[in-house]
Amino acid sequence: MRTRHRAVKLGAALALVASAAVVPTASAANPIITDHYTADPAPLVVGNTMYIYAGRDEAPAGTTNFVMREWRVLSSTDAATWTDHGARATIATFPWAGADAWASEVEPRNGKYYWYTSVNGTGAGWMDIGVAVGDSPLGPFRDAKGGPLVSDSTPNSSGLNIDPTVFTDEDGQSYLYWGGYWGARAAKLKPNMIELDGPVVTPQGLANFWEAPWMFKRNGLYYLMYAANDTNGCVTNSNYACQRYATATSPLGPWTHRGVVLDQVSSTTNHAGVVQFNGQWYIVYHNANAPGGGNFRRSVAVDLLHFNADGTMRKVTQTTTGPPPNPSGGTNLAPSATASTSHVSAWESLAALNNGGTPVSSADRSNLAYGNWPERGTQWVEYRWPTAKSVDKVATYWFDDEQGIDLPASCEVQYWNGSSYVDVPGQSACGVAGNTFNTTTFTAVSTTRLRLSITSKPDFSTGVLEWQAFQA
Ligand code: FUB
Repeated sequence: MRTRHRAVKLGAALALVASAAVVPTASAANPIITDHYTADPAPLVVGNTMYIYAGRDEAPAGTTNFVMREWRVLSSTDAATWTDHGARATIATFPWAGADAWASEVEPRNGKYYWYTSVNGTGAGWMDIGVAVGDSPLGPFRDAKGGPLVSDSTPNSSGLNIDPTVFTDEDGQSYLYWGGYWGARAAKLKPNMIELDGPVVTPQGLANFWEAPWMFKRNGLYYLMYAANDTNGCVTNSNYACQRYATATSPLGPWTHRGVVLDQVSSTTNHAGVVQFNGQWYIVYHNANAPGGGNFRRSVAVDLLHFNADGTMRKVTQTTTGPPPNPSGGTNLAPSATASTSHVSAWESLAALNNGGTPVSSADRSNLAYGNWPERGTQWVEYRWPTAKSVDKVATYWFDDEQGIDLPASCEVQYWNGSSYVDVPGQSACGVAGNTFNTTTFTAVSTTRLRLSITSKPDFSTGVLEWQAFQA
């Protein structure tokens, strides 16, 4: 096992331990979990649930190295109360690795969940980027590649190959950003998500980049948030770090630095992720605030993130209370609507849309299923009400019969504005994940007709098990 010391803030981990018990917590405060130390959080929203993937700090009190052997998963349906699902991957998930379960991120693609990790491989060099894959946000996860995706021998790799962030654009192209020791790097990923597609590039414009990149997109603008440790507006002591961010109009930049979004935290390292959930933006980060906490005994916190009208981010207010509960739900107006569609197969049922079922999976036909086989391309389903309703959220559970009907390629929520159908304003991503409700929020519209425009994958038709529409 190779073990090298990382200047100022570093770690070397040892054996491995896994625990998979689900422990409900009832924390509506920061840090969100205090019975384990957790670090390097990466949020992911799937349907009505926010997941946080985080490493576990196991360093004994008073020691000065990271001891990190596993990656854990937390989840919440309101961003305030969290359930601990235990370790869902460990160093042993990667047979070619031996230590240092550092920062990670999960990216959904092709109906699977790819878990990109920083881990100390047993080959030449130090830290590598591995990738595990699972069929659900909670796994089980297995090594997807049989070796590192990025290592010190990858041409033009970073001086420290850690802290992967993966972003998939609307055109289906996925990008990997990563790096530490001031060396940000980026590359395209092939659709299989386990190979780089083309050369590793050095993104331009990420002023004072230190480590911990996080990429996302909002209103057509790309954001790259990252840890910096300069004393030029970031921190007064460069053992600490802040979160700076940059924006770009294309996913590989060039980037324009926009400033500091998260000030120094109480731990030396500063690692954060951003996500939209139930219409609200959140920043998830770590600090040393749990009892007995420290630089190598960190804890995950969640706070609200706000944008200005020009797309810049407001500096985060770090709280001890955490955000208020933000459950999905409200009054579902679907049961009071009349459903129609561009096409329904003779043996399927339009009534499935609003008959109030709660599917257990995308293959669950127990409460009827709507399907439009053999139609392909763009089809639609629609609700009509006799009087105008104010609507600001829909939730869709897709049907997948594992035959001619598959999860869609994309979807859009539209409304009748009195003369035509137009996209609802401010629409969040129209999710196409299987086995869950996909929530789309938007600026409230008052309308008598709401439409879900569904575009199929080539050679497949599409279907819906339940489509909910919520009163604003
Ligand atoms: O947790 C180990 C390392 O510390 C992460 O990979 C960095 O981002 C920093 O948080």
